[in-house]
Amino acid sequence: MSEIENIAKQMIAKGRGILAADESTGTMTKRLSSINIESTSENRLKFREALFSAEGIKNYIGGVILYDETIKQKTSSGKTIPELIRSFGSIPGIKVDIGTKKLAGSPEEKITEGLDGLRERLAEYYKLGARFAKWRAVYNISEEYPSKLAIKSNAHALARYAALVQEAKMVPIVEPEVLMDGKHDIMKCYKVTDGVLKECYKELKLHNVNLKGTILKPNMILPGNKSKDKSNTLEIAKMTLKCIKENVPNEVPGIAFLSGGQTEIEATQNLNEINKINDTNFLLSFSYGRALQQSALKNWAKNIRDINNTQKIFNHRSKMNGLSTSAKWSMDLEKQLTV
Ligand code: 5MM
Repeated sequence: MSEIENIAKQMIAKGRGILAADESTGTMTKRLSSINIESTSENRLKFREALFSAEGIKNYIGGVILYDETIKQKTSSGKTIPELIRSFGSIPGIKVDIGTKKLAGSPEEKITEGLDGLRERLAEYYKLGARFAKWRAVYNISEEYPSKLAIKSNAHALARYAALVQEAKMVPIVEPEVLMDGKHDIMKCYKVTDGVLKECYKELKLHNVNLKGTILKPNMILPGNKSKDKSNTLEIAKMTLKCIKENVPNEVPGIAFLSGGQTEIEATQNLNEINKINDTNFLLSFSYGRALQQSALKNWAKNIRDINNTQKIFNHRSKMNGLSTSAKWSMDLEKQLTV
């Protein structure tokens, strides 16, 4: 097995998932302002260091996605952030897209940018300790969107990114996110995600990306957040698994779902249900941002010196999600946290 194939497996093997802590400074500022904490580089580091040095990382988090600022920061004890993550048995990774812009030709939609100079940036991130990378494309659902143009251009960019990441000896996380904003029903989400995944794998193959050394980070198949149609967990699980089976080539070792605005418990419960009915060889895991951090961040906001309880909450969320990767989560276990 090649080095990147090995890394891809390690990131989500044995009940582990990925912590998406790659909020850009703009997003992190929104998150911190909403809890009345000043978004300084020191505060961003304090919160992240609390999470990265929590026990939950050791057992349940196989990889941590970092932002450019964080991968270059040092902890209070002088270790670099990648060294800290490594010392907890997890693999450091890096977000390498530089965000979304209006898509020329269809300005209501978004194209993800960051390909210029990417080869050089990847070499630098490798030296800093990153062994995987992430690039996120976003697609909006409405009557007319996503357009063919948005689907094709984002898939093309994802494939060019993935090929460059493998050339740099790292694992690309391929993240095409169909957003849950809107009134659409679950079937519409299925159809759009189906089209998006088909185009992504067409482009990844065209660019000779070794699929065994990749991880897919897709959305689950859900009704829109303003939909009248309320799907149950089993329906979400069945539709999500069907979409994966029909579109993801068998060589892909694993899939790490994003949470996309679901509550912490919804994200855990849905993944647990997907794993209950998983009859594939794919490792089906998580790569959550908000669904791993929300409660921990709220607690930290009450008292930024209360690292202990912040870590306790994060450890619990990590454990619940870890259990959901083997369908062993339950609401009773969920309630066992006391802070
Ligand atoms: C953690 O947030 C990531 C970065 O967002 P911005 O570039 O907008 O600041 C984001 O890509 C995240 O990794 C994915 O959306 C998954 O996070 P959720 O919260 O949806 O699980």
